[in-house]
Amino acid sequence: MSQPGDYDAVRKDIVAQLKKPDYDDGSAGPVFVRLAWHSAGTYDAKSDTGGSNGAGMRYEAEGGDPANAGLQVARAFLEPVKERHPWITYSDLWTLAGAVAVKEMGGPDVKWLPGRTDFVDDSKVPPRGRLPDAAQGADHLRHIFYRMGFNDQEIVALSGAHNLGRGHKDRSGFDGPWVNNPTRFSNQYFRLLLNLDWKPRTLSNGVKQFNYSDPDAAEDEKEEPLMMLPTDVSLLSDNSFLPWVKKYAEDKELFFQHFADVFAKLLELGIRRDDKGSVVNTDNVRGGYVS
Ligand code: DDH
Repeated sequence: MSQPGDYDAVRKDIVAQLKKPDYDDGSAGPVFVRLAWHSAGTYDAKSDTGGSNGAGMRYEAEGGDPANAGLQVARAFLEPVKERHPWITYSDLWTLAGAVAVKEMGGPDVKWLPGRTDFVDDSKVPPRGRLPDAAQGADHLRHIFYRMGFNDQEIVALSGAHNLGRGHKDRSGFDGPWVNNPTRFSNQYFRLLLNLDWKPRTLSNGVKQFNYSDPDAAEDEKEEPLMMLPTDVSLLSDNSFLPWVKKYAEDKELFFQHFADVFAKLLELGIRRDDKGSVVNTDNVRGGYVS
């Protein structure tokens, strides 16, 4: 067991959990990033509810949301870390795991601060439906991400996380990776989104996505097709999103900087701090001040 507050020790143990030879593409990194994002992405700026504070995914109301299907795997991978450092809250552990995973997979340093609480007030559990629906388009993206307080540039930068990981038929129903190397953080997602010929495809489960297969590959060398979600493809047909897709495709450094900023902002939604960085709203839930 480490000393309370020894976040470097926790970071090391998260890194040790990343390598998973028998799981997906060999790394728990992508699913850790998704866990961090879904824990924070329920935030509603107007009512100041939702967000990572409270680690509500431990309970059925939030954990059983179909949008969170598969994230129990990520939480189970992190359980040994919690056991070794019982003083850390789940809400801090899950958000930290996302930041550590981005860095370990070759991405930027994401600023992360501790202090989230695991206290849950049932009356403030965020309703389902606050996370995005991949079958929709640009209007939906704005509806969901403006609610959290993000702008168009930030929506595109956040979407670049789809450089990591894959869709799973038994989780979301979507199938396949976005890029060829889905455990390496890069701006490849934007380059492929812009440059490949994405073809609509309806899977056997009825789910509609976009696929790309190399037409020149010999039949016995065919790799798993790459995929894009309808929400990903919608970035191309929007006058405000498209320029950012192009910028990030051209300029990896810019994308890394913007992603680091926006992912840090995501992990802080609903958390209020004093000048010293200490969380001031720990006795209430998910960011809502008790009046
Ligand atoms: Fe995502 N995402 N995401 N996503 N996401 C999926 C997988 C991953 C949407 C839908 C899906 C973000 C935004 C959006 C990651 C990170 C982030 C899957 C597949 C769907 C569906 C899940 C499965 O079957 O396992 C939609 C829609 C949006 C949007 O509207 C913009 C954001 C903002 C992030 C982020 O981290 C900042 C990651 C990583 C994965 C891969 C997970 C894995 O297990 O692999």
